Amino acid sequence: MPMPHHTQMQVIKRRLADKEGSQRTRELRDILTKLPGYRNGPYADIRKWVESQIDETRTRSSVVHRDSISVRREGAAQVALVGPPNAGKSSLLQSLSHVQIKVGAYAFTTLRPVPALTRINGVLIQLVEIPGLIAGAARDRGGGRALLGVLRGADAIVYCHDASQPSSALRDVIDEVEAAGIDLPTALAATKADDASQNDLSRLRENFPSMSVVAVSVLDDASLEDFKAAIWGLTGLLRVYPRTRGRTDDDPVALRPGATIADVARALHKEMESSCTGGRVWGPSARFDGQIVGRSHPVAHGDVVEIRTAG
Ligand SMILES: Nc1nc2c(ncn2[C@@H]2O[C@H](COP(=O)(O)OP(=O)(O)OP(=O)(O)O)[C@@H](O)[C@H]2O)c(=O)[nH]1
Ligand SMILES: [Mg+2]
Repeated sequence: MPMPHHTQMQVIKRRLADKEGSQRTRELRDILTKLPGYRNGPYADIRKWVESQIDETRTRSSVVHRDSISVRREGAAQVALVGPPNAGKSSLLQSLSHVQIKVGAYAFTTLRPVPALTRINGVLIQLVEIPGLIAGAARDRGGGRALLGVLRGADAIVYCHDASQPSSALRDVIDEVEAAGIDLPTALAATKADDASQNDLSRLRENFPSMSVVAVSVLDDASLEDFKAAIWGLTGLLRVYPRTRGRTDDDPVALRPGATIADVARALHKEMESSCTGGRVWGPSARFDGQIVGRSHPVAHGDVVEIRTAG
């Protein structure tokens, strides 16, 4: 006589607690062999649940057992897209760059971090999709520690959340990031906005009052521009336009906040930094047009800068 099904479920969950990867799969298989073989009713449901867990564990295992995953940094800043499975992260990445990524109507389509470069305000920014952060990630569930390691190296986080879904899935992800002690500038993208109602958006804003919320849909170009503007805001990057022989470049140089004339010189050319004696500045950081300043003069967003060199 089998035990009552709800007791059985509790026993199973207890057996699985803190088991990951192949250990979890082995345990699930063992549980399966011992379940009574009813075709219908609660026991059949338990069997289906156990089978689905085997699949999910196998999928997650391909990112488990990797202590560190690294993403080579490119561009002026690295911004991570983080969110529950199926939130639309890959779709956003694809809309903003030329990478070909799998997009799927099911969870865990993306298994490893995927980087992609996008140009915002004339500056290349690296976006990285961080997949599969699930409850327990900070304790390494689903290979979470390696994924959080990648996230820790980023400059900012955009949380992505399907606006029509309940907030709890996103809350789980945010909790894991916080549990890992990661503290970066963040914004919240309410994804699939074409499918969401005003109510959904207000609810998100209410539930996450500390983050600025940007509604975005890959089907709406204007919303993608808003999304890019939000990313730019998070990077804190300054845009400075170099001027050589009386001509101002169309392509700006992106610099971190606090950058000086010497940093502008280095961004233009490695050798230029050592020979740089200062510069001339037009724009917000100059007291008057063409002001001559020293190497350590802090530049501001929108400055036009001409580097002066010795000799
Ligand atoms: N209507 C609508 N559907 C979208 C939008 N963006 C993504 N989707 C759909 O949402 C599903 C999931 O998209 P993905 O981009 O794969 O989501 P993901 O967050 O990368 O998912 P995982 O990598 O599996 O965690 C796909 O079926 C997409 O076509 C959108 O702006 N509007
Ligand atoms: Mg994906």
